[in-house]
Amino acid sequence: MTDTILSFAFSKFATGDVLDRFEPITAGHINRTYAVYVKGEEKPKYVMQKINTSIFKDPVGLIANIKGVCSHIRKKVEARGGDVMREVLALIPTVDGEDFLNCDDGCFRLYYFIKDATAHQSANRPKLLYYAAEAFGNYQNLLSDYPAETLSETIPNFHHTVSRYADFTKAINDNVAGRLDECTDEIKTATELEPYAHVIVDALAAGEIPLRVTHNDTKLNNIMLDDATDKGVCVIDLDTVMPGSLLYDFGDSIRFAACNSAEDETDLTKVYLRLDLFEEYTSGFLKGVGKNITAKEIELLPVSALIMTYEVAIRFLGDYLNGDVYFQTHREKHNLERARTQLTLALDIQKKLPEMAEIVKKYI
Ligand code: GN1
Ligand code: MG
Repeated sequence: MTDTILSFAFSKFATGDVLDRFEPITAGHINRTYAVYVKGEEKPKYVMQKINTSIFKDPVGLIANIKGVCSHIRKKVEARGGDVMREVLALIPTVDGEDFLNCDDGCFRLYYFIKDATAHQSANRPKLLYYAAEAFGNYQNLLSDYPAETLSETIPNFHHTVSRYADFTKAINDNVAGRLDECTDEIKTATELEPYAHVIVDALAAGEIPLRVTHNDTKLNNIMLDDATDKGVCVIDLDTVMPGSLLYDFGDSIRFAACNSAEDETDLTKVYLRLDLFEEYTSGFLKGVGKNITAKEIELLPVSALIMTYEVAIRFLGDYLNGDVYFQTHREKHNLERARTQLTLALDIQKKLPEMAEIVKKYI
């Protein structure tokens, strides 16, 4: 994305500020994200994002979701005297009064940058996980009275693991990028783990667990933690807030943050679930959700980590087979490496399920 395009886009938002510069934020795999610095301020003042509209095909519905959810939360933050500039995302309107910019170069949105807070890439202090978990759990509580029927499904079947497996099978059969032979071992593992794909999907379909409004992308780097206290300040990356299961949010956090390594670690001896971090997250999450969790959801917490890890593994592997058309990659074979890491983690979680269940018991 050229600076000219970014500057043009920024000029279309009603900020009253003079642009200094953009700095890319590269942690996300879908949208293009930039910290925006303005004249007279040392720290970034805004975050500008180009929405990936080949993935989010209905930007109007997407922005309406975000607006609705944020105003719901803003009211609650205000009611308890919180800091609305930090604790909830705010979309800055364009000069034409729109909630996002739709121009020849794409769809852009602008938020205020959350000050004095950080989106951590890993839990270098276990306490970070406790606080992130508490905040994600609480986030779900804040949305428990949100009218779910008003939300658009921004990506259909987003965490429908069975449907994800069907996509994966199609990628194998199509083999469009001619990479099938490189992935034989990974495909074998993925096929063996397939029965797990049904667990959450079936429980939802049978009404054994409730459909809730959930975040659906609860990586540690999708929450801003306070620089001074480490406590959760603001949940970000709201593109996939949709009806879903609490287990999606819990499981995805575990796969990303209770792991000993990065999501794309290539030294697989470093890839395993850390039970100490699992315990930290579990205790924080259960504190955050409070009574808003059922016995069946509690029972499925450990296996949800396996399922979410498995699901993203087959998504990465499927994308590799499809020629890297979905996730942004930063090196050759990146998606294959990500898939290997996630499959390794899934197998380790599978071994540790009994210990994880013991840990969950301690906090209910
Ligand atoms: C994507 O955009 P980002 O990086 O927060 C993806 C998630 C995956 C994640 C894997 C819309 O999230 O589902 O779990 O990458 N988001 C979308 O890191 O597909
Ligand atoms: Mg993100």
